Amino acid sequence: MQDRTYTADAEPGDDVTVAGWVHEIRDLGGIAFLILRDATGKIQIKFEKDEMDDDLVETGLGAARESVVSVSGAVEEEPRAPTGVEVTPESVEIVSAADPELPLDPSGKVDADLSTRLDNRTLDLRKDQVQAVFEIRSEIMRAVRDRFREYRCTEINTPKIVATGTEGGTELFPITYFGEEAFMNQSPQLFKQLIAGSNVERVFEIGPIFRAEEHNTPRHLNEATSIDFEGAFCDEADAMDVAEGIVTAAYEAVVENCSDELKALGLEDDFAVPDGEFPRISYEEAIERINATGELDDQLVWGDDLSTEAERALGQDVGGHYFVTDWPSEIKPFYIQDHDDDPDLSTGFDLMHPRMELVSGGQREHRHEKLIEGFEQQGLDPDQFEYYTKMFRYGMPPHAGFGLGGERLVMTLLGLENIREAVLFPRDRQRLSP
Ligand code: ATP
Ligand code: AMO
Repeated sequence: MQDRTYTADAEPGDDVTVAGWVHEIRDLGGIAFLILRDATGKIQIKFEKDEMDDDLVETGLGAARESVVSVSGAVEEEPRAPTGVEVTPESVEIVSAADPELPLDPSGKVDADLSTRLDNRTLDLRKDQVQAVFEIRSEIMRAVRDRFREYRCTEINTPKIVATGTEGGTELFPITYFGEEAFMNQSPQLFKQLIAGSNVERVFEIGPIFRAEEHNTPRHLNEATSIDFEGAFCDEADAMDVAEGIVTAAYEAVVENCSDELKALGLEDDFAVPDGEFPRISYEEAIERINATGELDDQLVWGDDLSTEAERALGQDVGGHYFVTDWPSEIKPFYIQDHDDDPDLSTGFDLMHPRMELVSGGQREHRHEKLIEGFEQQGLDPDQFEYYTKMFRYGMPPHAGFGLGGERLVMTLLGLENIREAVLFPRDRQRLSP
């Protein structure tokens, strides 16, 4: 395929070989057209039946939809062709024939449910609007990486097979590691802190996290992509600034570089970068505002976690991204620092999109004694975490950070109904393959 030309690069006057999928065949009688599609677009191949070799016409027009074909010929200007040019073929080769019966219609004319789409991702990704989601996801990850680098962060990769959980014992996937109990990592939490405490100071990681969530919802995955940040000499306000900058960078990059994709998704007119600073609302104020909406059957009391309904009520009330700060200590993990002047309040924060939580973060407990106390208060055995806690005895600076759900970012940014639409091969309760 060395001499292959992308359809988007085929210019009038060129002799080209284009290769791709049979998108459509339109037979008008004396003349017929094969629309060939590749990663860059589509091109019309013209078959004038009376003027062309019968074998050539038969091969081209006999190809089943979605077969892979390679066509060589001259490119000419043709205003009536969908892209303004067409190829008059000199040869047509069927590279890989498709079955005439397809489990999914890539033209999108026939609707398919999400489950059928996920079972046939290869065909599903042939639709412009599906490909657009993953082009945008790729652009978001690039923009996020670039922005972290501007913030002087080093990209790290931490182990996904680990000895201890960090985000609650019930959501762990256990595995056997050479006869020993081990787990799939729920979060790079402890590792990113250990590296922030080295001279590296500021780190980020984009990688998989594994959560054995029992529930089946449109916004939970059992394998998700976490965008993590950790910075030495940062407090929770600094971490919130970084979270705001990263989310904003994602929107800016999509506006700047993804206009075709937004158009494919029908979003070109109403896509906007969230403006200004995201409001920072204390947990206490949040529950007052939620109760005041009158949307909940039962009023929230101090110490309650925010239910999905509560988040939705507050999201509607605020109308854009916002932070919830100063959460009750008892509902935040052991590594989050409490306020010294009020130990019932933590430095933990969440960044919310009106539809759902995007980020959790906070300032970390970097004082060895307090950290050990925190384990004990939460009923955890500090000895199991010795690999982590011992480093707090050798010069651990104050530090803060956050975790941002990559799929939730894509989902909320594009208004996708289901988080599975933002993952190529989602893992959920029902889905272990493909
Ligand atoms: P022939 O062209 O061999 O005389 P025909 O009578 O089937 O056979 P046309 O009358 O030229 O073909 O065209 C049929 C239809 O196809 C018309 O609607 C015409 O506008 C359209 N058409 C013809 N050539 C092209 C082209 N190169 N690209 C797009 N549409 C075309
Ligand atoms: P948390 O558990 O809140 O915090 O996770 C951080 C963010 O990751 C995303 N997320 C998920 N997305 C899809 N499916 C899931 N099952 C899922 N679980 C989490 C969410 C969430 O806000 N260690 C802390 C972060 C920190 O303090 O740095 C943590 O993991 O968007």
